[in-house]
Amino acid sequence: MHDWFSSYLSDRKQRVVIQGATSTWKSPLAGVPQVTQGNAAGCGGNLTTPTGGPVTSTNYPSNYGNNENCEWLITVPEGSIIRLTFDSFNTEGCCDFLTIYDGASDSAAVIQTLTGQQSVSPIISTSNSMFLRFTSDHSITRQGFQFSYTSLTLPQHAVEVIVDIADLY
Ligand SMILES: [Ca+2]
Repeated sequence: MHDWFSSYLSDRKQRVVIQGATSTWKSPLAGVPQVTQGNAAGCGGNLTTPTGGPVTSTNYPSNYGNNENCEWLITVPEGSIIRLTFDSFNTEGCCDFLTIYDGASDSAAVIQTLTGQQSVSPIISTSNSMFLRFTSDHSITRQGFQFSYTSLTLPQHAVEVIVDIADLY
């Protein structure tokens, strides 16, 4: 399996050759599916629909709690990848973290660790699963976060196309 995403992840501005895509493949921004299923504002969950959200931290838009350890596992159909988009992100900058892993568990590579108040660019997995863990410490809470996700399906046929990575964002 050609690991084309590793080169793309190393420099999101470069142009890469995507193996396995066809000329019919379009930028996800051209046809982002509507979010069809939400997940209750709670501490983690198992998300298995092709698109999902909004998913929120506990009590959102009120503050999350102290000493939380919430885990979300997103699994979309095999052959698809996941694009995560954040509507908002606000946690205690020193101490409350959301870590996003590029796979089904925390043994996968970390894509990004989020903390503080920030606007988060879309986050894309290299496979059909993504694992998220939020942890808060013993004091001081914020509003938390809200995100949604879509799955992007790459066609099976082995035709090379050039995709401008900027189109993914
Ligand atoms: Ca805290």
